[in-house]
Amino acid sequence: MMLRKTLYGLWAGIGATLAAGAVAAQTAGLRDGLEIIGAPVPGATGFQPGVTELARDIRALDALLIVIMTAIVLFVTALLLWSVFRHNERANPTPATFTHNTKIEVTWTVVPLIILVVIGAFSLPVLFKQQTIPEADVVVKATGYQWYWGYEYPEHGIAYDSFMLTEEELADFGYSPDEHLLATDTAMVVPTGATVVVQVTAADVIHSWTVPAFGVKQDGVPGRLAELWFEVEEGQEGVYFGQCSELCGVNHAFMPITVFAVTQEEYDAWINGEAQEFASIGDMRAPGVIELASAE
Ligand SMILES: [Cu+2]
Repeated sequence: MMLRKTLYGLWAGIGATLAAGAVAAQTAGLRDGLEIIGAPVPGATGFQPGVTELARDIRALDALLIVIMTAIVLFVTALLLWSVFRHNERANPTPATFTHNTKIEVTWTVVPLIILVVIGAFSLPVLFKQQTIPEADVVVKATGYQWYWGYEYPEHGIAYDSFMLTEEELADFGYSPDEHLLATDTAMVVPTGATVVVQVTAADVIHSWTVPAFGVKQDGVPGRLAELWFEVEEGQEGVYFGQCSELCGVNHAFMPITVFAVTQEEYDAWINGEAQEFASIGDMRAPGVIELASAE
């Protein structure tokens, strides 16, 4: 067990070092021009800024639900207080003896039903929009491992892993100490104004790929390929952070997600240039992908 652990640690270390060495130079150009938009703020209680239609929909739904929930809480609290003060033994010495009231029973069945239908009318379209995967401009496959993420661009033969940076490494990659536990050595790179479809899976146990500012979260299940989609609005170029969101083992908290959203031109330059240099897997593509690529 101990030996296996050590070997694993050594192997992961070599992988991380190789990836970090190659990538520090290769994504520096992209990182420099990008401000950090999607990151948690100490003490904050609200959402991170929403930069996709899905994220905005979720925030609007949340605002609606807060109003409905607040109204219900106030109403029930008022009923309770009214009952306590109006129907205690002193105020109401002779209690009523009836056990049924058809009018009230119909009301407390129908009104919650209407409330649920209203909530459903607003929430189901949001759910369907998330789950209806549109035609992709960019496809990225995200694979969860214990404990890091791997990204592949199957149409371009690009594949690389993404490891959390240690506190000492942050500065080398253009991050401040605040980004510790969030920033990774490589990032998923996507263009803004384009439909990105992420295929989420896992290699060992269940993980979950999540970026709050995009309003997306999808479990990665070994042996299955799930999909999510988002389109980062143009003008929202920046760095976005997420976390593995399915408890996956001892280092679950140390496999963050970094996404660079860049302009289409920057993306094209990266995928055809830097990415090919540092992460090309050449012909190590699945046969289906090679056929797709050569059919283009
Ligand atoms: Cu995980």
